[in-house]
Amino acid sequence: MRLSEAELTQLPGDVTRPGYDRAQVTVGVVHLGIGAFHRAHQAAMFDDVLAAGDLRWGIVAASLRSPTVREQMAPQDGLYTMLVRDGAQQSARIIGAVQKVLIAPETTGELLAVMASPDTHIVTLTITEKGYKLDPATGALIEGDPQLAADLASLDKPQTALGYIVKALSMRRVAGLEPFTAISCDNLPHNGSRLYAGVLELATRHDPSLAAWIAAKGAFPETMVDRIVPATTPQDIADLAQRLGVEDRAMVKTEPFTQWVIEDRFCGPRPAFGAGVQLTGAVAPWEEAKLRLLNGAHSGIAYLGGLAGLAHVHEVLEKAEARGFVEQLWDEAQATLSPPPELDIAAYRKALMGRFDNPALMHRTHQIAMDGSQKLPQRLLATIAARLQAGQGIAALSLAVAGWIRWQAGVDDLGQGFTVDDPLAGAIGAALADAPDAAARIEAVLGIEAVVPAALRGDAVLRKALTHWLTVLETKGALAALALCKDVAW
Ligand code: CS2
Repeated sequence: MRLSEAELTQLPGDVTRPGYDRAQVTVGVVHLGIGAFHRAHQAAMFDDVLAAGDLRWGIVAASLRSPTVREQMAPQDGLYTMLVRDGAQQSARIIGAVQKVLIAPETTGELLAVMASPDTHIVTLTITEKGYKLDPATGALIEGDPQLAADLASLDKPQTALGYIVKALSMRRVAGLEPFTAISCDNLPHNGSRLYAGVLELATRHDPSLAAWIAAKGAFPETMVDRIVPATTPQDIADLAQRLGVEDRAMVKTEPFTQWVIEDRFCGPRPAFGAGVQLTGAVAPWEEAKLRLLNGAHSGIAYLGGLAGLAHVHEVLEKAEARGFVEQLWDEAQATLSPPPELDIAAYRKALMGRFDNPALMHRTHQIAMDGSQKLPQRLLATIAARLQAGQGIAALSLAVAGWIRWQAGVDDLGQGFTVDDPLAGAIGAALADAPDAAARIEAVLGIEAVVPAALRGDAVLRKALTHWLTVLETKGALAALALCKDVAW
């Protein structure tokens, strides 16, 4: 038996159910890229709005490719459990905000129609860094990408999120409607501006007057999104079935912490958001602190812990050398930030370590290690550039980057092989293939323009630091490198 509307009344009493009549909800939000993160983050926040009585903010969520999420959610009437785990504590809440799941390639017309509907005021996106089809280092459109090339040629059947947005905005314009507010919820630097630039460029290629209309009337607020949402495992689903008495294949597991900082720049109506959402004039300082502290440390933990053969984040942090390395990386990153007055960095770091330590999340190092080429520029390389420019040391930051380079070999320190899951894995592998030693490998990687910003490509300090660490990683392993980091002065 699956979770569904009909089963809601049968659930155990301690499970929180949607506190509103789902039949009365109308769709005000379209979400592109429905994965676990959306379900545990924005969807829960729109669910709060519905529960507070404003029923205009139901969600139609689309998967741009795979039909998996529909198979998980459609038989469950769009319902799923958000399981919040904190050590031995856990609480279960059924989220009812998602009204329908569409698979973009199969239901292109329906998806565009709902995006162009007068009731839709917000389009949110979690399509991962690579989904924007923008060069990670420069933010320029990757015109060679086959799906983007198709959308540049014709928007009759869009292939990319940018294509859907441009096409739907053009339909709204023709219908005499205002644009929707498009909100990127991915960990990209200046995510709103990047989305805007991509949309505007694509619109310009098709119809400069459409681009002018979008520029004049549209809104693409910057956001900072934060919640750790590890991938659900079959064991999680089996355990929850024991607890609920029904099976929920769309469940998500997450931590208590949740935060969404949104630039207060909407071009149409927006809901009165509840707890966890902050509207602000300037997102950049929040975003930079989060990307450089949380995500920067996460990537370092993922590569170095993963190379040491450790499966989960909290297990990596049980090693004193890894904890020391994270603190050192934070010391380095912290000096590059201009945090907003409300953000107490010392308290933030302490809380962050506690979040990483949460043993109930079982957050896999290999999950975070994915798509490193798309993540490194904003998480580690920008921080390194800022420190080098200020004449400051980069011991821990450069070790994290060297960990990513070592990762490309596809084998950990225990000799276990793995697949490097990254859209640029082929290109990076080819660049590394003929490099005879660590110095040559560093040279090859520093030449990858899509990832390494121009300012760092010829930097002698960085080259030396990376060569040192890659040599240590290749000869002594990740745990030894982590232990050595504290003694390095550069
Ligand atoms: C993680 C993020 O997978 C990753 O790359 O660093 O998903 C991280 O868990 C979130 O950004 C936390 O807000």
